[in-house]
Amino acid sequence: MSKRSILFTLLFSLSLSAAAQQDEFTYIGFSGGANGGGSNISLNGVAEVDNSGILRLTNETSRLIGHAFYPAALRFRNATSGAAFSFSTAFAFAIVPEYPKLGGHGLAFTIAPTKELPGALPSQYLGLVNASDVGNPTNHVFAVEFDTVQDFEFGDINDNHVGVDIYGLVSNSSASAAYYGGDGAKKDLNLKGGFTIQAWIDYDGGEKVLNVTISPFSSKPSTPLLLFRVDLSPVLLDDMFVGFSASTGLLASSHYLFGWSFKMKCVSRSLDLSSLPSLPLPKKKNITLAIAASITAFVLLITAIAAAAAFIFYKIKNADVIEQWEFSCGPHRFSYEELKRATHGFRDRELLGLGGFGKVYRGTLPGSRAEVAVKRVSHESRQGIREFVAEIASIGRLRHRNLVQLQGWCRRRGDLLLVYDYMPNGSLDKLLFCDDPCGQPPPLISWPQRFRILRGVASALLYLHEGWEQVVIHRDVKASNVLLDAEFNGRLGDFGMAKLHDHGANPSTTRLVGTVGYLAPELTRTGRASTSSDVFAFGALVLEVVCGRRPIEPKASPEELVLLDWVRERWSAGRWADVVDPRLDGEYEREEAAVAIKLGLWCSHPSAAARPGMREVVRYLDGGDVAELPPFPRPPESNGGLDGLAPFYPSSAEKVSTGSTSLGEEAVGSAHSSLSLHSHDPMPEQGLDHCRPP
Ligand SMILES: Nc1ncnc2c1ncn2[C@@H]1O[C@H](COP(=O)(O)OP(=O)(O)OP(=O)(O)O)[C@@H](O)[C@H]1O
Ligand SMILES: *[C@@H]1O[C@H](CO)[C@@H](O)[C@H](O)[C@H]1NC(C)=O
Ligand SMILES: *[C@@H]1O[C@H](CO)[C@@H](O)[C@H](O)[C@H]1NC(C)=O
Ligand SMILES: *[C@@H]1O[C@H](CO)[C@@H](O)[C@H](O)[C@H]1NC(C)=O
Ligand SMILES: *[C@@H]1O[C@H](CO)[C@@H](O)[C@H](O)[C@H]1NC(C)=O
Ligand SMILES: *[C@@H]1O[C@H](CO)[C@@H](O)[C@H](O)[C@H]1NC(C)=O
Ligand SMILES: *[C@@H]1O[C@H](CO)[C@@H](O)[C@H](O)[C@H]1NC(C)=O
Ligand SMILES: CC(=O)N[C@H]1CO[C@H](CO)[C@@H](O)[C@@H]1O
Ligand SMILES: [Mg+2]
Repeated sequence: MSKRSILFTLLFSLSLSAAAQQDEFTYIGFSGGANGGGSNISLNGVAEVDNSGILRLTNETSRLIGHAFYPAALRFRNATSGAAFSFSTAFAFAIVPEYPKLGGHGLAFTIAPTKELPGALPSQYLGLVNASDVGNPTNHVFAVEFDTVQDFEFGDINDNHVGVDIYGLVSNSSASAAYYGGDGAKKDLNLKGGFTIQAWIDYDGGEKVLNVTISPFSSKPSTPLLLFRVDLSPVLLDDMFVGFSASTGLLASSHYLFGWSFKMKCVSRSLDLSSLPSLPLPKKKNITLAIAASITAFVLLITAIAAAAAFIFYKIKNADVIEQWEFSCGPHRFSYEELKRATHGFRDRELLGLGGFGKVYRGTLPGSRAEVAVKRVSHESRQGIREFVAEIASIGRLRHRNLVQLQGWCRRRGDLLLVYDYMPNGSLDKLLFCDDPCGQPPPLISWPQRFRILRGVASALLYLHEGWEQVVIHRDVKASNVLLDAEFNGRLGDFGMAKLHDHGANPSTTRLVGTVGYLAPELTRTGRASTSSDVFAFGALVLEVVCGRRPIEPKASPEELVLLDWVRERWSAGRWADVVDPRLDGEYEREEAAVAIKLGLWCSHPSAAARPGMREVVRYLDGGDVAELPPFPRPPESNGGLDGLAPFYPSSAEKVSTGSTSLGEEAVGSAHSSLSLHSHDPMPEQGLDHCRPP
């Protein structure tokens, strides 16, 4: 054997003996292992170490036992003399009971022959011994208990005490939990307060004195809580395990350990509580405080949820609905907020008018300061959203100087908002007719203005019918849909009824829409809208503008009731000048008026085939001669449903809408039940006379 190997063997055996004689260790938290000692701690029962290094002996479940022991046995006695060595320990613990005032049961520093303490019971036995073993000297169990339940069976002094237990749970010495402050005054300490308590247990083998000290602080009070004169030599065996035991009973507490230092034969270090892991649970010092806090938290939570729900509801309510067709070219989408701001929250002062589909508001766009008219169409509208989808799809890409330009739209859950150019001079009906008998009569529109408006509308209608790759049927040509811009140009608005038809395809529809007085006879029979039904409505509009009268005037004399019949009769009698608006006071171009009247009658021909196309209409209006117009059409034998319909309507401006494809005479006869009507123009209370100049 070489010198070197002898030295190596010597060192090895020395280190081995040093390990065997290990008598000092410190746990700062229990996950990192003990300094200079075993790298772990032996757990038994429900004891466990959490991620933060806190050792929990029990949780708040009843009848549990938890054990935690230093893994290796320690030499507690001089094997030769049999005298117990001095030892010293310090540890930090906390007891968090299920119910703040009721602990259950407690924890004990333990020196025992085994790490498992087999047969031990929970509850008042603290997981140390069983009922038949209490007081049995052969169990060699030494413990310092921190008891939070008063057991009369064991003669406990109260439910918050520290006791020295030899062979069992009847304390040989005990004291109510307290500590001595720096000034020497004794202060009570609540063991089950949930806060960290440090305990020191010092045994002087020579003096045979056991001191137990507790404190909520890091530094050790100079005066121990318990000074118990005891010789542990007969109690302990040579080699013993040291650790902790805790239990719960019907009442339960969580028992925690945060750090532990132990030293044989010397005084152990005190623990710096601030360097130890802290309790994961909030301190339950005061149940009222806890309840108040919970109630506050609950109220805050409910408020937060309500606020969030309201916010989400608001967002959903105001959410712009986007659909595929909205991405096609043309006008752009507006945000609801933008339009709301533009119209000052859709306030009544900005209301321009009320139509068959909803209200129209005036607005100023926040960015461009441009004035717009916002038509707000609600879902309650009988026509529903389909017409508006069609309107957008068509008008979006149509541009003509005599069309009211659509700038954009916005969809919200309940509404569709259409943004049009603002027409400062309003709609033609407001200028032609006197709707408000008490108000100021509208300013007179001169003949040149009227004729220019008619030419503008005609060119717009021609553009719709022929100027695009698809035929666009307006379906609702009437005075209220002719708007006047700042230059007093007539502009056709409201494509709500418009429907697209491919060129050549047979235009068919399942819905009859329009306004009574403008409906072509074949439209009321078949429900089919066509370019000629638009021409019929344009004819009615021409006569309206020339005569300054609604197509059907209920307050007029029976022969003047239906404008078309009256004008036709007067034209046949050669007295067409009678029908020209008397407010013009004879100031009109006779040639132009004659062309307009004849053209109006032609357009309003009962037979669709006999009516001119819009191209012809535009040509005649652009400087046509009355003589060039075809011979005056014969009055029809059968009035195509319109005349029969008229007496049922108090106002000429009733909108008709029905889902039926064909409307027979009988159906028209019982118009009130089969046609859905809604009045959207104030009914003229007075006849024409009121508006006539005195
Ligand atoms: N772009 C606009 N600029 C200025 N005023 C407008 C504009 N659009 C509509 N208005 C006004 O709002 C009123 C209501 O229009 P709306 O189109 O809703 O009803 P209507 O034309 O009478 O009937 P319909 O529902 O058949 O179109 C119009 O009479 C007009 O005075
Ligand atoms: C307590 O620990 C036991 C055993 O680990 C477990 O079954 C029980 O669910 C735990 N109870 C609580 C409240 O954590
Ligand atoms: C044990 O006791 C004997 C006799 O009293 C003594 O000689 C010896 O040094 C002691 N051993 C220790 C480790 O204290
Ligand atoms: C009590 O504990 C001792 C030792 O731990 C064991 O021998 C005994 O059987 C136990 N008694 C009961 C009733 O469990
Ligand atoms: C401590 O109490 C146990 C039983 O309760 C008894 O057997 C023992 O003698 C006592 N020891 C001292 C030192 O009082
Ligand atoms: C126990 O406490 C007394 C009184 O403070 C003290 O004199 C003695 O040294 C202490 N003993 C130990 C081992 O700490
Ligand atoms: C039309 O509107 C413009 C701009 O608001 C205005 O200047 C003009 O006087 C109006 N014309 C009539 C006839 O009201
Ligand atoms: C996992 C681990 O380190 N276990 C050790 C715990 O301590 C005992 C005694 O010191 C060792 O035997 C184990 O190996
Ligand atoms: Mg309109």
